Amino acid sequence: MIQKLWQRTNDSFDQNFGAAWLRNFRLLHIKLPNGASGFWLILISVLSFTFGCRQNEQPAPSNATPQRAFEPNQLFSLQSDSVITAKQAAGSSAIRGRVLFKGQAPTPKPISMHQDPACAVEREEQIYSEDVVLNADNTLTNVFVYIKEGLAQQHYAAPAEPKVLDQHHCRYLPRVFGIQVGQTLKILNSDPTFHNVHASAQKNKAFNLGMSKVEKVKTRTFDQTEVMIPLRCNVHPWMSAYAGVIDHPFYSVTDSTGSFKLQAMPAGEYVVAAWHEVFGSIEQKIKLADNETKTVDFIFTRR
Ligand SMILES: [Cu+2]
Repeated sequence: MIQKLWQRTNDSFDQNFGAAWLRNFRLLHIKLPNGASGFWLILISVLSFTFGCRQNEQPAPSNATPQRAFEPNQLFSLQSDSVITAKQAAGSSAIRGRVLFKGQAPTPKPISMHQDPACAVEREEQIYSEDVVLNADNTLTNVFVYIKEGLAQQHYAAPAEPKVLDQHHCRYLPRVFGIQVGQTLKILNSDPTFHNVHASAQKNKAFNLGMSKVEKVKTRTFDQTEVMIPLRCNVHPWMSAYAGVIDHPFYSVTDSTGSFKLQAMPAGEYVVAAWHEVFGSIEQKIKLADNETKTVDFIFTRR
């Protein structure tokens, strides 16, 4: 009976759904006992099918822009930005703005995930590297903007909430993120394949974590300010992420509109820095009064 059901369930899906079904089945780590009832098998099938559908949702291909490894809505499904708790709020001032690019934009580099069938199964279309995410209005996504100098010697306790870095469809989500000294970095592996997370830290302790397809969570913390720490997967060379470790909550990562915001800040004179993985760092001096919100843009240029 079970075997018949299994056969019928698989036959009724097309190849993709079947692959997703089997993969999810493996992800759930379920071993059916000999006496498992048909009810449970059907329930598991329905659950797996639901998850499978979600994983197989593909954005409509567009001729206007190169296919990104992930779409902006996915990019921020995990929090790369700072979330300032009421406890951490130090004032009522803010800096907001956009990061722009002027000049000759680099040609997007195509990447192939076919070396690992577990990665390629989700993505048949050509995809491109995410090292430069330049939007139609010349704004740049994935720029780490933070207060570099000017904060008083105040201790900002690390948030209790961990920062989450997922490995999903064989890339890191988010690609660029901020994290406070002492805050937990929760590293997930949502893929049915092996990844390693190799953090080439200079001031912090470097680490290289292997995560097999059944190792779903590992955690680490950083104890020193370090902007930025590159994270790489040695199995899938296109996988990279960058962690900006700082000792306060006043940082932001530009979103799909190139915008950033530094909120709940005390008045003061600051050096604000913007870091991009290809274009480097630029800085601005900004003076903030109490209750003041300043709007400033950062412009990266390249000939
Ligand atoms: Cu990997």
